Amino acid sequence: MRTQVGIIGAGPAGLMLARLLHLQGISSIIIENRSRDYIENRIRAGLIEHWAADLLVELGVGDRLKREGLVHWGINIGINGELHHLDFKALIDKRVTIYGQQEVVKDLVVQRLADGGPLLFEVDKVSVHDLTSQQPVIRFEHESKAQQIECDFIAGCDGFHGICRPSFPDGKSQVFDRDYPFGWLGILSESPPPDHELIYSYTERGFALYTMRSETVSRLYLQCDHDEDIANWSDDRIWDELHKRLGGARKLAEGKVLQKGITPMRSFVAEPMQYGRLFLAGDSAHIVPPTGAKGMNLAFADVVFMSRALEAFYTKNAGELLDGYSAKCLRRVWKAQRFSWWMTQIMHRFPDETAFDHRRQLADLDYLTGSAVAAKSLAEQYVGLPLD
Ligand code: RFL
Ligand code: PHB
Repeated sequence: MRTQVGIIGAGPAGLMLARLLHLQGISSIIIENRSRDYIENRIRAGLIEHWAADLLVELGVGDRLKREGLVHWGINIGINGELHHLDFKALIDKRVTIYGQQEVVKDLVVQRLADGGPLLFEVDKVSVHDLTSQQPVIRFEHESKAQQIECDFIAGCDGFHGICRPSFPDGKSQVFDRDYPFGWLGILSESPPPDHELIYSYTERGFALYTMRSETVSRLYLQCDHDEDIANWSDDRIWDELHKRLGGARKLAEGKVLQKGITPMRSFVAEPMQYGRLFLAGDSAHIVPPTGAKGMNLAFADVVFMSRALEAFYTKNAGELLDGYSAKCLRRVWKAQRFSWWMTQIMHRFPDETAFDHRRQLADLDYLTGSAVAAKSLAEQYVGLPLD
């Protein structure tokens, strides 16, 4: 097979990149190691930044998002049961949209197939070769047959556990990371959310987040130990803790638990995001803790920058944007890293915190909810910094 851009991974990054390239007349092939059913039902992110929702509409994949997405002009910050509303409309005149990542993935898959594909599922044994040549190659197996794609560029959109980042030669990649001494236990429940907007709730018992997928389906998270065993959390125990961490500020309706799981919390950046003709985008290059809701949005920003660089290369034979791709992405990535780390450290209880840390954290929350200037800074970052 031969194409201009070989895309590894059909998550938000790979699928959005394929759509951007299609609109620019650049050919691509996507290969994905999971099934279509698997990627369309993987429950993950739910919050889309202002510019990213607009972009999905602009790219022709936003019809359902416009109909079914929940537009939010603010969030609630709970401090030991007392709720403070941050009004994004007044602070920054921007919004976020609640729309499940798997719904974005479904919409992009439908569009990809309408664009004529190709999109190969359930590939195996993927490897990348000749990265510093002008014709890098992707090898893999599909339906038990060995295949290869010859291309001009490879887009590594294969997530944190993919093969692209580990394919950088030794010494060509530097990692910056931080682990957190807790995780998030998340459930999806058939019950209305406790508020029409999100509640980020700090309590002495730990953090909880009350978000949603619709007016009748809630997505609820609890801070838990980093090595927590989900078997220790019966539905009753989860509901009991969710009630306690809401602190009586709102009524929490219980419902059938449709899904539950534990997410580890990590900050991670690999630099640079390119080697030869292999370019990384999204979780393959960086991970943020979910507190700031930045992961999927960063993946979208990366592929916008990559598609612009590829367009300049193909239409003007200009390589500067490609050369500067990593630096361009990383400026945004590090600001999102800082924001996600900051949100995480003000909202969670740390097992090793000192009395000083605790008082400082409460002062941070008090300042955030008492100062329009502090609230505006959060709002600006939460709805998504401008792309340029
Ligand atoms: P993905 O979605 O992991 O997609 C990578 C794809 O590559 C495939 N793959 C391979 N394909 C071929 N060959 C191989 N060798 C391959 N290895 C892997 C995988 O099967 C997969 O289909 O990465 P991408 O596209 O970079 O997208 C990133 C986002 O998925 C991620 O950042 C977000 O889910 C993070 N995140 C959130 N982001 C937000 O913007 N807003 C949120 O509200 C938000 N909440 C969250 C989150 C992530 C969470 N978890 C579970 C980690 C909440 C949670 C709980
Ligand atoms: C979600 O809806 O899953 C969600 C929203 C905001 C976050 C994290 C997750 O910060």
